[in-house]
Amino acid sequence: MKFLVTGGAGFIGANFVEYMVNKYPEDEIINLDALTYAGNLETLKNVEDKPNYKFIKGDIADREFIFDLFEKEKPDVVVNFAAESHVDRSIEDPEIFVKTNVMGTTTLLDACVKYGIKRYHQVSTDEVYGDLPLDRPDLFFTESTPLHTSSPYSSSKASADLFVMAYGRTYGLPVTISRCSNNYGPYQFPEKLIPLIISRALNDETIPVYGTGENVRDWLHVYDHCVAIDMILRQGKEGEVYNIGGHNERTNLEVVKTVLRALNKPESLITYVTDRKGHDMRYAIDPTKMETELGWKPVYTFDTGIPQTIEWYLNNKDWWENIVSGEYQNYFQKMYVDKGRVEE
Ligand code: NAD
Ligand code: TDX
Repeated sequence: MKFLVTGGAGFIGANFVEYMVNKYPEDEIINLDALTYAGNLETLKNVEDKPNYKFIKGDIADREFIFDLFEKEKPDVVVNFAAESHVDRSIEDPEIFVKTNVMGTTTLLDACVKYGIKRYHQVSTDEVYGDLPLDRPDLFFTESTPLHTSSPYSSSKASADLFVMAYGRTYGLPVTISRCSNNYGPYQFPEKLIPLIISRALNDETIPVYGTGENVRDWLHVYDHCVAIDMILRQGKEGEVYNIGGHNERTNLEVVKTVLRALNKPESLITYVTDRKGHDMRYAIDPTKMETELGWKPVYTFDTGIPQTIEWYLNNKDWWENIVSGEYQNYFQKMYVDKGRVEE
C-alpha cells in the first residue's frame, strides 16, 4: 500500500510518519508538506534514510501540483494532517486557514475523485463541536454532537469536515474523519501550551496563562492518536466519524502547575495575561465508539505521558532551542509583547 501523508513535517504528522514507516516496512509512506513555520524536517531525522519513506515539498492547496503528484504517485490512501493548526494565529489572520484547511482539503478530495483511492482520512479536531460549560461535567462530545464552532481555526476545520462528508455522499469517495482532543508529546511546536510551558520554564521565563486559567482541555498523548488513526484506516467504516480522547481533562492552571512542579520551577513564573478572544471553556471527548467498535484504548494517562514528554524535551534541547531562537521569538514578541499581554 502507498500512503500519502500530508503535513508529515508537523507535530502529529511526523509522529504518525515515524510510527507507520517503522511499523509497516512493506508499505510506502510519502510525506507531503509545504514546510510552513510549523514544518520541520529535523523532526524526521530518524526515518529520512528508510527505504519505504520519501519527502516531497508542496502545498495541498496548489491544484496543479497536487494533480501532477497523484498522476505520478497514485497513492492508495491519503491521510490529511496538513493544516494551519494554531487558534491564536487564526484570530490574527483567518484567510490562510481558509486556504489551507478548507481549499487544501477540497483540492485533495478532487484529486482523490479523479484518480481513485482506497481511503481518504481527514484528521480533524474536537474543536468543531465548540465548547462545553464548566458547570456541566456530565456533558461530553459524541460523534453526533452538532458542529458549533468558535474560532476561525475551528470553523475552517468544521468546513473541511463537511466537504469530506459531502464527497463521501455525492461522489462515493471512501472517507473517514477522526476528531481528537488536545495532543501533547515529542516534537510539538513550542507555540502550543505544554511545550511553551516546558521551554519557557527551563529558561526561567514567565508562563502566560490566558484569563483565569480555568479553561479545561482533554489531553491525549500523540502516540495514542497515531495508533487510533492507524486502526481507523484498517478497521474503520467508510463514511464514519470517530472521536479520539482518553478522559484526561485538566484546567490550564493544573497543567501549568503540574509541569512546573515536575521541572522543579516556582509557580511565581505564572503570569495571567489577557484572555484569548472567544476562548472555548471546556473540551471533553466521549471515546466510546473508538473503544467499543475498534477496540482502541490509550496507553498513556496524563500522569504517565507528561513525565515522558518532559523527559523528551530535556533530552532534545537542540530540537526546540533551534525553533525558539528563530522565528518563534518574533512570534512571541508579536502575539504577547506587542499586544501588551506581557511586558518584556
Ligand atoms: P502542526 O501545525 O504542528 O503541523 C502542520 C503541518 O502542516 C506542518 O508541517 C506544516 O508545514 C504543514 N502545512 C501547513 N500548511 C500546509 C499546506 N498548505 N500544504 C502542505 N502542508 C502544509 O499541526 P499538528 O498539531 O501536528 O496538527 C496536525 C493536524 O491535526 C491538523 O489538521 C490539526 O487540525 C489536527 N489536530 C491537532 C491537534 C493538536 O492538539 N495539535 C488536536 C486535534 C487535531
Ligand atoms: O500561552 C498560552 N497560554 C494559555 O493559557 C497558550 C499558547 C495557550 N493557553 C491556553 C489556551 C487553551 O485554553 O491553553 C489552552 C491550550 O491552548 P493551545 O495549546 O493553543 O491549544 P488549543 O487552543 O486548545 O487547540 C489545540 O487543540 C486542538 C490545537 O492547537 C489544535 O490544533 C487542536 O485542534
